[in-house]
Amino acid sequence: MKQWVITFIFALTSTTALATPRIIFDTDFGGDADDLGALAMLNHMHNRGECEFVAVANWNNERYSLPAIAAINQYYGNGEIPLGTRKEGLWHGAWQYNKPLVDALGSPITAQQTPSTTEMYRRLLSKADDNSITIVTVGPLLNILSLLDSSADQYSTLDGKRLVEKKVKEFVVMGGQFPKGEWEWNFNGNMPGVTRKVMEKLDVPVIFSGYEVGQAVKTGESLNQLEKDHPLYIGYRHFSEHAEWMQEQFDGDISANASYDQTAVLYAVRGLQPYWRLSPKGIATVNDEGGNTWEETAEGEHRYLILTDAKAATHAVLSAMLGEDTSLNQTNGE
Ligand SMILES: [Ca+2]
Repeated sequence: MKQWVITFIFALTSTTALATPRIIFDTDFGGDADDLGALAMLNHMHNRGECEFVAVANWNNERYSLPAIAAINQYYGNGEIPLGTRKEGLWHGAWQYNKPLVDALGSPITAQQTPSTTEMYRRLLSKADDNSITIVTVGPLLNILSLLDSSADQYSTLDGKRLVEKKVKEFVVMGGQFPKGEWEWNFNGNMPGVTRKVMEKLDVPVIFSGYEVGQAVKTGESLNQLEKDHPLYIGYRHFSEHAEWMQEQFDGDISANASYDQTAVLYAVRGLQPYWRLSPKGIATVNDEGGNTWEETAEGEHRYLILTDAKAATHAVLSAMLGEDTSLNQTNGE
């Protein structure tokens, strides 16, 4: 009997372990506050055992972007999570919320001390079980293109494309507009052709969370109730005051903001929920300017999220950002 119980517990544990999403988060942290919200979500979900937060790949070469990511992970007790970053041509943008976070929290690392995203991806993917990793991209896709174009090295005899096909189970990509869009930042990224090439090379299932999903899920105003030294308060308030596209509506408090990146994380960790469903299979074709079209076909490996209940999704995002602390007053449409 005892043996049976032990076997049963072992089987249960194994099944649970297999089902836990293993997430690499690829972000353009520092521009829009939704990356900060998404990073907070991932830390909470990791700490609760809902996912394994494997690593962060950072697209933003703003000088304080990588240090701010490290500071946030450290704040949530996850300072050991591997990081990779773009670090050529470091620059400083005072309007970004990175430096205020670093000033408030301190940071254990600089961009120069951090491996490139390609090195980090190759090292971690080579050690991962086959078909085990979910890559969530919430910024432009240059890191993914660099990975796909990478050659065999000390970590793996496989080139980047084959390494991704072997180890990555699914991509969840925040970007584009579905079923059809003219231009979207992550698909354009001031890097014409990058997303087109990624979609042409990538032979792994992709779920898109388009502009229209995050645009309908507004979070931010409830964060005004946080303590002034909370990283979400610091980052969102700085963003509301200083980001060019937010300044006009700034009245001294954190403004409502679209939750593009958080929707991608929420789907990647929790999958289908009552507030969204998946499109049929198809192929998203992206042009050099970052516009996209959609062709429905059973042969395709792409699907996109269709939001069915924005209010419920908003509540879920906000709760996840705050670590399921739903005690805050959720007024103002949040
Ligand atoms: Ca982003």
